[in-house]
Amino acid sequence: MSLTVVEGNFVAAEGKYTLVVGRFNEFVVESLVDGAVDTLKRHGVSEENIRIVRVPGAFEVPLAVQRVAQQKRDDAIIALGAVIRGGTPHFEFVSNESSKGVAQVSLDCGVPIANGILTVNSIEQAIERSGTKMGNKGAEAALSAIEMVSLLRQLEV
Ligand code: INI
Repeated sequence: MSLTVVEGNFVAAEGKYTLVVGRFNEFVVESLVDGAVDTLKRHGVSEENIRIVRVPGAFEVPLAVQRVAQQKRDDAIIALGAVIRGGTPHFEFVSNESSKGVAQVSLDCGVPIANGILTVNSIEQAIERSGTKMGNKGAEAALSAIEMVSLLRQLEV
């Protein structure tokens, strides 16, 4: 008896991808965008199949992600943004709502949505995760998106 394992790969990456990007903390977020686009391109996705949709901040990302998913254009959506803790509870609202919203849309619409929204305690942590010593979470989100596209193609209903 042989074990069946179904998992995505990073080879068959053709497909359409939209990045939904919260502009807030732009200095950090643009490095996430660069990391995601670079990863998609280096896995064979052509520029014509990559679209970037920008919104004011992470709080607005879920609604734009929902609208993009409803268009049924994309094989996967990549949510990018940076929520950095300040001195008020605003951080909790924005980070909770953005991650809950992205997860909800993914399940409601059946489209893979990679969550590359940083939620960090300091600007230093944000910089570490946007292309320095902790990697680039935008690039990681793009890889997850590619893998999920590949997986869902194997699990077609
Ligand atoms: N938006 C972010 O993307 N990151 C943050 O760190 C942030 N903080 O800390 O305030 C933030 N706020 C704006 C929010 O996303 C909305 O754009 C705003 O509340 C208007 O709805």
